[in-house]
Amino acid sequence: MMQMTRILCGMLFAALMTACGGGGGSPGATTGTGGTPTTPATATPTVVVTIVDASNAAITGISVGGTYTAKATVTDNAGLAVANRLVTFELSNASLATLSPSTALTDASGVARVVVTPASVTALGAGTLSAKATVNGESVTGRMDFAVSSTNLALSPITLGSTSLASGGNTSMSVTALINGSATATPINITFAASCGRINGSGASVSTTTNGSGVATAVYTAVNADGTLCSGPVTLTASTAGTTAQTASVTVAAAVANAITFVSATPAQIFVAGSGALEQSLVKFKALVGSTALPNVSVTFSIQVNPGGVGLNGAGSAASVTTTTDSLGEASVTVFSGTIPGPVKVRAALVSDPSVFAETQNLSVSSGPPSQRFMSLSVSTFNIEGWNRDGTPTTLTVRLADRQGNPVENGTVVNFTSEGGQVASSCSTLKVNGISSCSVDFMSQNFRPADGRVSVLAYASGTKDYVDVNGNNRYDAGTDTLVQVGDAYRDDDEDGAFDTGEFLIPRGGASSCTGAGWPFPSRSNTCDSNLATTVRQQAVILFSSSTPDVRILSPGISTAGFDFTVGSFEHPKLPMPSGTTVAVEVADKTEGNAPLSCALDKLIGTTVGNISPTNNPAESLVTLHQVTLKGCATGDLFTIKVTSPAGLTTNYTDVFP
Ligand SMILES: [Ca+2]
Ligand SMILES: [Ca+2]
Ligand SMILES: [Ca+2]
Ligand SMILES: [Ca+2]
Repeated sequence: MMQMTRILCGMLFAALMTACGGGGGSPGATTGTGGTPTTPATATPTVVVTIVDASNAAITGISVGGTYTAKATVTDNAGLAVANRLVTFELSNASLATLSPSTALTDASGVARVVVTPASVTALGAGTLSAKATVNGESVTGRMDFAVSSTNLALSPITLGSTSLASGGNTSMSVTALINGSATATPINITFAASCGRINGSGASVSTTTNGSGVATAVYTAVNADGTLCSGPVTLTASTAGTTAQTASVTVAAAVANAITFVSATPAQIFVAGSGALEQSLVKFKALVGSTALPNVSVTFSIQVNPGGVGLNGAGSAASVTTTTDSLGEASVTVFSGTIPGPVKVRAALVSDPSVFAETQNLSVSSGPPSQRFMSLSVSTFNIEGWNRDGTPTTLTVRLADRQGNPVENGTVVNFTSEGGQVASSCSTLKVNGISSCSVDFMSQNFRPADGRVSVLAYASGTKDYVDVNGNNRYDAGTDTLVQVGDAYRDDDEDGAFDTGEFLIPRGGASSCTGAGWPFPSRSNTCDSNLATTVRQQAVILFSSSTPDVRILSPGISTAGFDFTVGSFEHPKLPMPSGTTVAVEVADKTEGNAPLSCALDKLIGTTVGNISPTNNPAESLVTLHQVTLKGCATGDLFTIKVTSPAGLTTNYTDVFP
């Protein structure tokens, strides 16, 4: 027995050079120091560590892809193998390698085994493997140093389901991770990327992990995240850290448009040539494949309905126009009006298939634009009960005609702005019994200007008036004479001139000209030589009070009668609201002078009507009332009763002097 152990130790010594027997200072074995041997010690307890490969050859380096076993051989102080002894393995650096498991019992030959594996494909360096066991009551540790060498990781060429795709098509793609030329079960992170389009329905680049067979797969789609289509060659890439990326190319067929849609006509209404108003409209169409806009598609525009003289990309040019769609898939053409009004229809057809087309909607050439001379703004009630009450309505109506006094086209937009209260922003004209007009609501609310006079402005695109010197019923620059008007503005303070802060519609003109206040405000020195202008009219709405300001006029109260005025309490120059009622009652308090009995003979002015202001903000708009009396004497009483439209009654009572 003793002999066999010695032979075994001798074999180990041959393999490891440093493992066996009492050769003090050997790095391969450490001798415990505690405890007292119970049998005569002829050797030192040892734990000898080795790493072997799949063919059981001892090695000092491991790498990904190999199979390695860590072995610890335990002998006691008699030099005999120790069976069934717990051995605990440890690594100096967990990022380098892993142990599975980390503990084992020795077998009959005194050997414990665990598996040691590189921690990852990128692990690189050297570390120490130690194994510890308790022998003869002592803790004995054996150690060996080992290296983790770089992994020979590579990617196979990319495998594609198809290398030739239809527009918007897709294909599977896969790559195999190889270690030392063989597929590895070790999970490897693979990044797939495409020069156009998406991977796995998400982005142009996605990361995934190889499966147990070393294969990573993804689906490539030749459509970008924004819906645009790829065409031509697309490069697909598979890569992982530390290896050369693999690329492959697919060819995506160009998309063919299969639809075209009308986008817009800006504006939809243009005016006959020579009218001086807008005579061109930009119409846009979009070419599509499915629902995706398609650039670089040839489109032909043609006029399908022409009231007379309408042109494409030039006045009077009725020939078809071919162009290509831009990066948004849009193609456009400019429509020029002719001399005859009426609806216009422009068709856009695919050159590749003229049976695929779309047409403009609601595009028309109108006879005459609104003329400044033929604009009229009216107000249903000027003096509304608006100073103390919100929501008191009035209606603003604009009537528009061209320079011949004929109605403007339906849909002509009139805009409104207001100094105070609230006004609807616009209305579109409609011909009723051949007359063109439209109306908006105005209501009292804040803001309330201090003097209760609220300016509102109505305006529309139109033309200046002109003198048709050569009598051809169209404007000829240089021959005909313009009736100049500058920029439209809203004269809030009614001083007859534009002031900073007042609403303005600038047109860029800088020629000198006289300005004006309302009803047709025009900013001075903003004129130009164009016929086009902003047609405009201003009105002033009065925010009347619910409470009256009653004043007896000279020569004063007499028992025969008297005159008085009724204004608004807070603004004594403003009238009471339209619809206010005024009454006078008397009471006979002089019974001693019978048969005289004080009675009202007549009151002139029992209601306050609709009172239209002028453009003089200093004017007094109070109402005049006249009372005549019968049989009244000093000491009798009279009462003036003023009731607002909302029902607030205020009494003014006095005794006859
Ligand atoms: Ca003319
Ligand atoms: Ca002003
Ligand atoms: Ca004002
Ligand atoms: Ca009396």
